[in-house]
Amino acid sequence: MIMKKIDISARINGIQLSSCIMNASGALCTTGQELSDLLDSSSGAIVTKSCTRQPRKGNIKPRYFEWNVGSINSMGLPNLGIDFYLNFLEEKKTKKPVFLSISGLSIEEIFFLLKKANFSSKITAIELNLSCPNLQEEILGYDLYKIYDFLENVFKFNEKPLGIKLPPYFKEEYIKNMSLILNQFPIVFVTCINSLPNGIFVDPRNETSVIQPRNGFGGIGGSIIKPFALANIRKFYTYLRKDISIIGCGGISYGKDIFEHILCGASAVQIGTQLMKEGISVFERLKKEFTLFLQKKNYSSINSFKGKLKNLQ
Ligand code: RRO
Repeated sequence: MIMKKIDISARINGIQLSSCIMNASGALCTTGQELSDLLDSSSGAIVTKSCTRQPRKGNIKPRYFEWNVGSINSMGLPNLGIDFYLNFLEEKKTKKPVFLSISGLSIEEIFFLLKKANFSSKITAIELNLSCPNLQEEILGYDLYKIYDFLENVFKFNEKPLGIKLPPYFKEEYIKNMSLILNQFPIVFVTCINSLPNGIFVDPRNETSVIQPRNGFGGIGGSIIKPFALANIRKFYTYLRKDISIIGCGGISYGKDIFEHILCGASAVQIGTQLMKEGISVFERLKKEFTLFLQKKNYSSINSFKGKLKNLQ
């Protein structure tokens, strides 16, 4: 039997990825060592931990916990500051696309970070995080009134390929209205979804919550959030301009999960909780599983099934 060559490369609005699988911001991408390991891995791109103007220690520990089907975190944006990430990338020679994730505590800080990122030649694209669930500040991604003005000001100066990491939405109306706004700007991609805000995990034996900050409340990730990630991808795929790519994030543990994300409309995928659980070798395993899955399905590339989820008749 002649095996067809399976191509799992991806294009995100002109950015070429040798594999459609990359890390999610926050998962093993904060320190120089972690970023070097990601650069050396078989992921198709790297995304940095969301950075701020100044380094931050983040919330007190324990601030991350995982169980068989999920994770909860209230990290509080620990990062080494934008200058660290820009300097690190300046010194690295890599062909792999690099997404710098930024997340300011105020609109002014976001503008400062965007302007700084615009000056770096080592960044392929910016992933603007408008969906951190663990800060005192409101989640900007939920404030559709503020977002239009905000983006209008961003695109007065921004020239780098820019994507936005979105929170999960639970109403179609929100996704429709958000798409109407995003469609008016030269946005290159959206990442759907950040963790589900304000969950709590209970340890019944000790009768406690499992993370210390915010009385145990935190963002939920992992396979239990996959249906929400898929739903957001699906809806954004129907409402967004076709040249805005969707990066799927949420609940990928196996090759078949990648297939599901792409079937709903994702062009590439990010791995968060599973990368935390399994470490860097997750990319090799997922690549193998996904390739084998496509082989069995007789698909030779992503574009043959992207966005083609059928309704049950
Ligand atoms: O650092 C965090 O607490 C955090 C961030 Br910035 C984010 O975007 N998503 C998340 O689950 N945790």
